[in-house]
Amino acid sequence: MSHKHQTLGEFIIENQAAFKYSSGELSRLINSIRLAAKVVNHEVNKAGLVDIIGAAGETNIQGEDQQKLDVLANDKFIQTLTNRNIVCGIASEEEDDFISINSQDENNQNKYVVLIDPLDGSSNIDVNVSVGTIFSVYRRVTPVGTPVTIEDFLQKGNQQVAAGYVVYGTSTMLVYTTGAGVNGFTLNPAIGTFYLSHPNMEFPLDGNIYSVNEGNYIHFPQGIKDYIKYCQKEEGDRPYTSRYIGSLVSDFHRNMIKGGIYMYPKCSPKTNGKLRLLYECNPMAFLAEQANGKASDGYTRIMDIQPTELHERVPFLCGSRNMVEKAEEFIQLADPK
Ligand code: P6P
Repeated sequence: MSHKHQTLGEFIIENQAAFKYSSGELSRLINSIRLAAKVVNHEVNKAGLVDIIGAAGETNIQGEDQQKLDVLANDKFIQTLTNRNIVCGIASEEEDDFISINSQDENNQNKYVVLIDPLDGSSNIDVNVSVGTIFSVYRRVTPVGTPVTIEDFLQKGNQQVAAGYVVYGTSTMLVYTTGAGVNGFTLNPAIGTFYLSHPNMEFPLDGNIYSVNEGNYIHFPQGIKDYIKYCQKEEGDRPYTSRYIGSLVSDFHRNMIKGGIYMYPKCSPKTNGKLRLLYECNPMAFLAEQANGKASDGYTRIMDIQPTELHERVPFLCGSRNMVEKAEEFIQLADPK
């Protein structure tokens, strides 16, 4: 089939056979994410018109104000994945604990768990800046037909079978991998169909964009400070351009297309940065590596880190391979572990 104008549905069917666990269950899982993405996209795009902007009056486990769209996106993804009886468990940034699906039904032969950040960057909603959904998929490690346990969720990122994001931007895109490269699909809202618009996405090995919240500069580890000064120095192809819009999915997406590095370092001795390992860093790291990029905490490959709790945070560097490796050099020179 000509890939020109291939739809996401056609792409999933065509590539299902290539996926080693091609039971069709993962295809149905990606299809359910596609449906939920369309529903959330519709709500995000009309947010300015109806009363769903603004905090839902509650805070999540992160202590962050829950925006109404956060709550709606969370509910929609959980509802879609649950109703279609595809997964045995879900973990979400917006849920304190993981959710066990149909655990009473010993016929529940579902073998996948999904971890999601339903609406990342939601503080941008009220100011009309792009936001995104991030998802990560694993095969369960406990016996099929039994209720999931925390160990089904605390798997290393190198065990992921799929990962991706939806970016609700000037156009809405679904970008995902099942371990055979990264492909981007753009939604035609007029007919509600995703079309393959960015086949085989790859990070350029080098880039000249660095993305970091420099408002935290004085709190950064010395190696990060040294790397930022390297980016700003008048030398060779530098200074680089600073681009940071406060939405990981959007900064990542731009850097993957143009070349660049995204950093969310430790900002104080007692914290480990802001980004969550399980449903932000691991899925973005899987995508980065599948797109010939790199993701680490400055010392260790993100996908080799053994998680110890559902909402744990890690320092995060991600993007063009040569840029991440240069940043790691500065970090390890300033503070060899
Ligand atoms: P700060 C959004 O809350 C998020 O998780 C990422 O999408 C974004 O890159 C980062 O946090 C922004 O955090 O502290 O720079 O506002």
